[in-house]
Amino acid sequence: MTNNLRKAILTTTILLLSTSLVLGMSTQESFAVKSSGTYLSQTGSSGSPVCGDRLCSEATGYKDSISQKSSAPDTMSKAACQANEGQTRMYYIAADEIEWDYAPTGKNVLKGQEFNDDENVFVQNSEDRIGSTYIKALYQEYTDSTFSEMKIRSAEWEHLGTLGPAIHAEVCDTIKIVFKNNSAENEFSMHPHGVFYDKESEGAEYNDGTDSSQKDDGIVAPGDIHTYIWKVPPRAGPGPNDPSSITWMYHSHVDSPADTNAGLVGPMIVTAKGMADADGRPIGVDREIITLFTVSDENASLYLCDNLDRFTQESCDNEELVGDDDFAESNLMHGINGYVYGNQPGLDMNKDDNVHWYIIGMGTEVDLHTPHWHGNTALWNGNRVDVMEIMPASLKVVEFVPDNVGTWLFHCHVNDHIAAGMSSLFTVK
Ligand SMILES: [Cu+2]
Repeated sequence: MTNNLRKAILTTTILLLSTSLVLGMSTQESFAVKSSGTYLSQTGSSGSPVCGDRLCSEATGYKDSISQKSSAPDTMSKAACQANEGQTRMYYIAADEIEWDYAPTGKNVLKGQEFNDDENVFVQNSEDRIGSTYIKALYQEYTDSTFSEMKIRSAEWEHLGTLGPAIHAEVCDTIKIVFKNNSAENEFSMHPHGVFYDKESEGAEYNDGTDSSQKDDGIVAPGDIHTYIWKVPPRAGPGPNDPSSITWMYHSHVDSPADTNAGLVGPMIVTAKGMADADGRPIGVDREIITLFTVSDENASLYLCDNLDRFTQESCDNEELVGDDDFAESNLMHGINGYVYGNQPGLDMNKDDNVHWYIIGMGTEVDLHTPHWHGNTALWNGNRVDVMEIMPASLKVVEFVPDNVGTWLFHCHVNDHIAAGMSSLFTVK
């Protein structure tokens, strides 16, 4: 395909997508206008829900997923938290440089077969191809501020893959992150979305008029530690059309494109006030799943030259290779949480579970993704869907109540991305 043709198709796609977003917005607005009625019909005179939760499902014998609304109409997001209200949630997170394999089974799990020639474009190692394993920088959780012992990731979070640990908090809590940059050479940071932060906890350095007392957050030097304090006011929690918990994210923002292509992205889940358990996780939600759709551009990672040195017979001195289109294509890893061709583990749940399935997008203009579930449907913002639309830095959550037992595809529905391996399997038991 010529570049011009690609551009034309991309432009058309963006136009169509923009149109659908605008149309979607007007639908959403009319939903909002109608929603007070909708909510009233679900709320008894006492204000407690009559339908739309387990009571309703018990009455009808059918368990729908309109189950854990964050609250009645948006009064909560206008209320302020009281002083000393909420808990402080401590996390010890480091940026660690590790080798990451996008296809640890060495196979196309979707087919139960060895990779074919088309698939090997992305995953086969050779004298001048990096293959499926790359040096990356990932956020990893530790047990305390000594950063000597890594926290073991339990089976329920095995699916997170390259994502950093799932930070959980309830509205009115404070999140405190002790961040250590374990890189030997690179500067990193932690920049959050959605929560409330002062300038010394923004995790991004730019010409914002602050003095040196507020500059330690944006560039954390190799070996250094910085503590970020992120508050969780009601406006960081679920809105009126959200379920009881929503996802934000954090990522390194020293050189945001290079840092995120290197892998420094993690999820942050905020639960509505009064709807979280002791760990800050949403009550009544049986399973939380978090999936990041991104084409990791390893050509734009900080570690391209290191990867060439370690995994090939070539180096960055070979400018012809580094500038070659086929070489560049081999380093575009179309992953879900850093896994390709069905290699993602741990996407499992039970039939009728109340699942909050969070979806994150990252990347650049090729990162228009349409996650699609086989065999089951989801509820998003009052709409029944089996496909979601996401773009770079999109943050969405669907309510997912699987009624169909089996092992099913969960994949991006963009044709080029299907071919390049952006597919996983999930299992309903
Ligand atoms: Cu895609």
